Amino acid sequence: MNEEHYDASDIQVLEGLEAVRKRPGMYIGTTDVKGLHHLVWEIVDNAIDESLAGYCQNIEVVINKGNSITVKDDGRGIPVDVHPKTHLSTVETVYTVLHAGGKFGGGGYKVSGGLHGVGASVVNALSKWVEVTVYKNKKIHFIRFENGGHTVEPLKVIGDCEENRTGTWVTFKPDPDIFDTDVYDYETLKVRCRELAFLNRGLKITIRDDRDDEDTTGETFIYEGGISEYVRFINQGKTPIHEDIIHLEGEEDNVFFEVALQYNTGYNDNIYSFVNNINTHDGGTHEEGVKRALTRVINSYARKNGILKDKDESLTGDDVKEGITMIVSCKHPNPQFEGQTKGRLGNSEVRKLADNVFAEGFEKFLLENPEEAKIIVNKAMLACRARNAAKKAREITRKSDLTTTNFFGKLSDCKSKDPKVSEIFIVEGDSAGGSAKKGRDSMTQAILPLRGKILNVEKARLDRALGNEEIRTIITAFGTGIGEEFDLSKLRYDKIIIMTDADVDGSHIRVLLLTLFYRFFRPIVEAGHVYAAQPPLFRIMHGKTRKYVLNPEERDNYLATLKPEVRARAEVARMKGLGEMDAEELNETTMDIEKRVLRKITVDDCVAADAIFEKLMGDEVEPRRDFIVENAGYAINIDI
Ligand code: 28F
Repeated sequence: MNEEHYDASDIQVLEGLEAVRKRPGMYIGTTDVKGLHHLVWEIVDNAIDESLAGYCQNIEVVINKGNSITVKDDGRGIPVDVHPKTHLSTVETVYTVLHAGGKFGGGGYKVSGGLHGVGASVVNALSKWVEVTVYKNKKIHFIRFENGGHTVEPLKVIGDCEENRTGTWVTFKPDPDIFDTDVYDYETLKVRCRELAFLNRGLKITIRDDRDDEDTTGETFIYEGGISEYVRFINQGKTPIHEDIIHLEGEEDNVFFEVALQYNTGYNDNIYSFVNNINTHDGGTHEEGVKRALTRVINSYARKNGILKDKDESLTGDDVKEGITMIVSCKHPNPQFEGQTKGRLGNSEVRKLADNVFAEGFEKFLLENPEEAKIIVNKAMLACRARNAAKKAREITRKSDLTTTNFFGKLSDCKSKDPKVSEIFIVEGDSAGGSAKKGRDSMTQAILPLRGKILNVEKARLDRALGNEEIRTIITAFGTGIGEEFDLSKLRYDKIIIMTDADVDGSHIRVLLLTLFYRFFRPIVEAGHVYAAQPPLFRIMHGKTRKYVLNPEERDNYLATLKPEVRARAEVARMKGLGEMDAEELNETTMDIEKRVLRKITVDDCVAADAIFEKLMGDEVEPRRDFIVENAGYAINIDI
């Protein structure tokens, strides 16, 4: 502990509650509003323990005018008989003697709530006054303490009551000399009262604030469904992905364990764990046991049902907890709290109990509810893919170092570093790529040739596409990064021009690129940076003249301008691909800023491409083959 070293013998000697007044922080953590509220929980915990013992059904908490607190329970009533050791009544002993023994031996004082017995005397030590009224043995007993726990009105009978009327009422006023503030916060007290009602199913807890004049009705919490109702409460406003809340419980060696969970469509996990109603913010063995079992059971279900293939890596703890809302509650006779704020459960035997109880129950649930099981497992699969995609995105963005040699192997960058005047042509095939490099304006035009092999991208799994070297090169060339790392201001070109053949392969590439842009670079498309080059479709030759036109109507219009005898001799050829033009022609017809025609790509084009992509690259083979066959003839008209 702090300055002096205490040992068990010193505790007995300490002048009763004086020690507590000297070092309140050692008993209630702080003397700010949190410490003020802690006093309430020490008293409420005693009432809750009486409820856990099975004798109390109702607890009432009132903030009185002047910020004193009243807590009432309908338990058996603190015993009023004379205590053998101290020759004082039990109730007076409970409120004036610091209980030595287990709580203090070894590692010093525990700050956490739920210290049965020692809590009440600590409240007394830190209060201006405390009054205890006990309804027991058909009598009403009353005792009052002042100024840190001195008995000013010894226990006496102040009236009669019905035999079946039993319980304990405690009113106390915290000592303003000890606390920074003596103003209670209703909302804080209400939230914890509600939580206690969730954690102790069937217990009715009422809270009321009487500080203002009007008679307030207060709020009552009672949850027969206990922590299952807590899960439903937390999932309010979220969309569950399965109707029933899964509830599992078990007991072993006097340790009671229960868990409730429900997945929602969100991406965050809401996991809360408790030991003896104390919130273990830092988790511990109860939570670890559940998470370990959850991961193991979902993986084994996914493998047994062929959702996870042998070659697939296992789902991680993060994957399986995405979108989960879960409450873990453990009741333990001798909890070991660990960590700076005692927020972690350390009892190792609980890990196995939690694992066993959860694994057995959850496995049974998945087997009995195949629909829900599929939904839950698929959600974890999606989480896994997203995690991988995000990881690849980070890798790419990190590794997107433009100076890497192999990178230059592919990209012929332009000399200008000014994004406003620079443009990049993504060209299909090495031959066209070669001509484009020759014909370009190297000051402002960059060329990135893509080989047809980009088509081997895993069908429909664009997140796998990030593994594709070519696609990685594109991402690096753009400079914006992708996913969470995306930053439009880092775009290195004003125009991204897709230049592919007007044939089926060209359309495939264009579809794939637009889908890629749609899924990973949508802001670039939305900002209007993406274009499709319009290579000529026909070459009209007569004499030495070579005229390239974009489409049938331009062809017909041009032919109409020729003299009949010239037209008769003119040769019209359908261009098969970019490769048919030399560097100069390619530049003249498709690249030269003064002459070329570009079509700006819109998000709608990408949406259409995305849909086609699914057909082209989706899992079903049929739709792809049909699509290609029915569209092959009009490949030029896949107008995207
Ligand atoms: C509003 C606060 O403190 N309720 C309590 C009981 C009941 C018994 C009890 C409490 C001495 C040290 C064991 C009655 N009859 N509400 C409360 N209700 N303490 S505190 O016993 C105290 C004993 O611990 C009780 C039979 N057994 C126990």
